[in-house]
Amino acid sequence: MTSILELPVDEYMLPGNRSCAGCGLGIGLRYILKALEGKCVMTVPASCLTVLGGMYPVSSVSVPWINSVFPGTAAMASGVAAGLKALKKEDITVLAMAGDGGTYDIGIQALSGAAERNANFLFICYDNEAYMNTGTQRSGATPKGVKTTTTPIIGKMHSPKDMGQIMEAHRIPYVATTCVSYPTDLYDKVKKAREIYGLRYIHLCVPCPSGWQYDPQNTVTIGQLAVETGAVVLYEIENGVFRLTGRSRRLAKDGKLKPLTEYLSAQKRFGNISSDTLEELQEYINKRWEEFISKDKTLFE
Ligand SMILES: Cc1ncc(C[n+]2csc(CCOP(=O)(O)OP(=O)(O)O)c2C)c(N)n1
Ligand code: SF4
Ligand SMILES: [Mg+2]
Repeated sequence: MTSILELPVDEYMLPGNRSCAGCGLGIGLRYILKALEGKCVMTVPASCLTVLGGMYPVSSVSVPWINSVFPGTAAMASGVAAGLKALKKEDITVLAMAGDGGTYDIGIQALSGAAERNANFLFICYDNEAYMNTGTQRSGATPKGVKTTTTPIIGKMHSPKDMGQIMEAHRIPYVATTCVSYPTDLYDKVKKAREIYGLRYIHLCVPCPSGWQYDPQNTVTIGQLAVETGAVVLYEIENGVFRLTGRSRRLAKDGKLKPLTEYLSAQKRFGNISSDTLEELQEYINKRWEEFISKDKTLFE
């Protein structure tokens, strides 16, 4: 694993952007672009990332970037990848990067089709667990119990989809999950994905102070709590082989998860959650954690 001191010093994010103070997205994009050494073309749908990127002629990154329609990120990436192949420039990574709304919900059709064709691009879903750019509406990624502007009274009543499993079922060469609070985990996964041909999917947990309602200075801590409580689990699936990675691997080997309440109580979006829902969420996390541990055949080798 790359250490923080070994990360390249070159920057592909320019000083200043329009995201909120403390936004996890800028942290994530910074390390993604370092791992790709800036040799990429991005396709991005309407989202907080578009806002972060800036409006022509202003840009907050030094790489080519195409804004796509909300459902079309993966279709546009397929086209760019075909164009680069025709130009014999396949050393340039096509990076499709969409929010959870642009992945789980409106973007899933184009993504599923591209995965079936094993189109040659890297898709990163940055997951802030709601439609943040339009004012925090619930998405297919929003956890049960979360209050959003469309679930304002008792919180969301449905459990989120498991996008990692959905992509795993497409049998693409690489699926991984990561979190901006662990930049070297993110960096290593993007670096590995860069070298693989075909559709690669990385799921990136991005804490959002505005929508999750916590103090902007706590973004890294909130992401760490997500992993340490098992709300987010770090893993990769390479050619069908599943491995827990980084902090999750260490927790599985010689630690134990923190109680979920430590993570939930640090954010106002879970405010006044019922004890029944809390219990249900903790049971779900425990069960899923056991499933992940038994799925990793490399853990105690
Ligand atoms: C077809 C279509 N429907 C709705 C919108 C409005 N819209 C723009 S961004 C957005 C939310 C995006 O949410 P997500 O993908 O999770 O990214 P985030 O804003 O959270 O970063 C919506 C609903 C749109 N641009 N196009
Ligand atoms: S709403 Fe959240 S994800 Fe969007 S820019 Fe603000 S902090 Fe970042
Ligand atoms: Mg979102």
